[in-house]
Amino acid sequence: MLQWLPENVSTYGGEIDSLFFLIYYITAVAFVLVTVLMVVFLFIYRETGGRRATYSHGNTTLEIIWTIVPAAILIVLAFMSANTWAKVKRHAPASDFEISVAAKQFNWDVAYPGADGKLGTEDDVKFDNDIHVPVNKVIRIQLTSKDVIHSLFAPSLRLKQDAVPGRNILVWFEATKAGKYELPCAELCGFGHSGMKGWLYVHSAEDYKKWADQNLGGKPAAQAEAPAPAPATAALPPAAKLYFAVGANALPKETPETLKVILDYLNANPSSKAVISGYHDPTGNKAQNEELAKNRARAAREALKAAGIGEDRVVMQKPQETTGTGNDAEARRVEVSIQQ
Ligand SMILES: [Cu+2]
Repeated sequence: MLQWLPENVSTYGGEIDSLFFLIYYITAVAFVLVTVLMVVFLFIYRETGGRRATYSHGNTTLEIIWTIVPAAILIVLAFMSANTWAKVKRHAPASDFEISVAAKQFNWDVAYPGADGKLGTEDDVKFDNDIHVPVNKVIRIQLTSKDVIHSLFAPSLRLKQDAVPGRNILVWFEATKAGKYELPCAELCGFGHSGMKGWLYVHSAEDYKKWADQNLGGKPAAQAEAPAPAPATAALPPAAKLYFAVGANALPKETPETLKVILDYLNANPSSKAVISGYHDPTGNKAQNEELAKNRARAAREALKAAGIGEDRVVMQKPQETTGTGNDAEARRVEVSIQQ
């Protein structure tokens, strides 16, 4: 057996190697046959004195044979390789280990899912050129390209796939032996081609866990993430609720405390406005109910003005009907909320 192929450490590598060697031996036999015959004929039919060249139209039977035999060999090889091809290129086994590899000028962007377990999100953890995987595990790779055609080539895995801009190609492998394997780019892609040296690290399960804990686990999601939002865009305070007495439009006595958070926000954010909504219940005289709700809302507006908020920063809303009963305090409330 020829020993110049790198050691196979892929589950499907054996099938590929068998096909490779079968084709190799067929071509070797053809090569030897043609070369030996050529040399023999050169010798037999060399120029000798007194012999005339024969004029030949060829031999139809021979031509049919040397057309049909290679064609038959090709067809048989195609059928023999169909299953392996489908296994490697079409039927990637399911796996919970999926990473993405994106080609660009001139390296590979390798991304692992972050804490959310999903690829292509903010918290993906990224590496240049190096891929770390556990042994004896189906690894799925989403292969894409930004701006170049590279070829992802792991000779020891018998894996080779071009990365093409505009396509997301799923490739997979399962390594059977831990080790560090070469990951060259197998497509002459430009001036940076020769500098593209990546490595595939196949770890034992424990070693992979160690690596993942150090490199994927505690790592902050994205180091270049925007700083925390400034206080001005912090969440708005909840609406303040003023509960009025039955039939009354005088402000409840706890009004200053209730409005404090709203007033603090208005003072800290001069461009914000207060929105006032009065509520009433659906029972009784609707016009009277609405009038009462309006008067209560106006009382709330006066409270804001008294606290130094200009009338232009107060937005009055139409009275709103609640679905509660006449005795429900919610139907006697005025809400004061913030509008940015
Ligand atoms: Cu390349």
